[in-house]
Amino acid sequence: WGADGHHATCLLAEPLLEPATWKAVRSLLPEYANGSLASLCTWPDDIKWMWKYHWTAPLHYIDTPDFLCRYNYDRDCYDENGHKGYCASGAINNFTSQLTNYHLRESNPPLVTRALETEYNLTEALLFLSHIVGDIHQPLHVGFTSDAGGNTIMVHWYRRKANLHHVWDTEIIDKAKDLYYNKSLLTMVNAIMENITNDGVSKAQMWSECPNGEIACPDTYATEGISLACQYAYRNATPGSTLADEYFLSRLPIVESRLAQGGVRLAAILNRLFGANS
Ligand code: DCM
Ligand code: DCM
Ligand code: DCM
Ligand code: ZN
Ligand code: ZN
Repeated sequence: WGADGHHATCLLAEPLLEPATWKAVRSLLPEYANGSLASLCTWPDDIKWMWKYHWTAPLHYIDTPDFLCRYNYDRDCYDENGHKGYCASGAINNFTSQLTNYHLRESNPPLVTRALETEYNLTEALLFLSHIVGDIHQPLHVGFTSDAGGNTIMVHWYRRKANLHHVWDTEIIDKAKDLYYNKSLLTMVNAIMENITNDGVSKAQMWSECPNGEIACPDTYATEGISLACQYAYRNATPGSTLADEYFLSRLPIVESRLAQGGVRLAAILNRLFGANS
């Protein structure tokens, strides 16, 4: 997602955090975040071009085999150098696992805590996790390999040129915001939030759960992602095509439900890591 998609995901998650979760999140956020997770949800995009963080660029997405419309962790999750686990689903597992060390802080003497923190930076782990749970819900972040998740598919978005990936990262959200939500992301987020709460505790509950009781289940999110990419993102979006109202109106519900799922699942993961039952 672009900045709005990430802000939306984290803004949707925030009110779903338990008090104990908030306490842990607050303690991990830097002072200048002022207790707002959403304010730092785009951080991994801001730093991925830096040499020190270059290795994190592939953690934002997963490339799957062309036209297969299926995802498989062992087959698909590695970076351009073949490092296993260096993709969005591997990163969610890794950062989740790093964050399970958070409670060791409370039960260990300061020197042990210091030693753990030089190995893992839990602040960065929280920011990467919050960002990548958003990205993995963008259907084209689990796209085909040869077109880099739609980045090389040039289309017309109404009268302007755009690549298909950017349409899904940014353009659909931007147009919806302008057309329906007074150009306000907060208004859009509130509408999505109402839809989640009205449409039943059950829907959010279902999204929250992982099949084998894991803290996070990125393979589930990725499998949904490539399926939606094939059914909605790539469909009727061949190179040179014009995407306008028909495409926008039929795909916006997918975008909104993926933002909702990302927010609900981010909150569920953080509650399992830090909440009263953790
Ligand atoms: N790393 C890497 N190459 C990637 C992705 C990540 O080297 N494509 C990581 C692994 C190490 C660090 O960068 O954390 C430096 O690599 P190493 O210490 O394995 O030489
Ligand atoms: N690493 C990680 N979690 C990921 C992906 C990569 O911990 N999801 C990396 C970060 C560390 C590296 O593993 O840089 C450990 O290698 P290094 O000794 O080079 O830091
Ligand atoms: N991206 C992707 N799949 C790829 C390569 C990139 O989903 N194989 C995403 C990451 C960014 C966007 O596309 O959100 C643009 O990538 P970049 O800035 O690396 O060109
Ligand atoms: Zn993207
Ligand atoms: Zn990203």
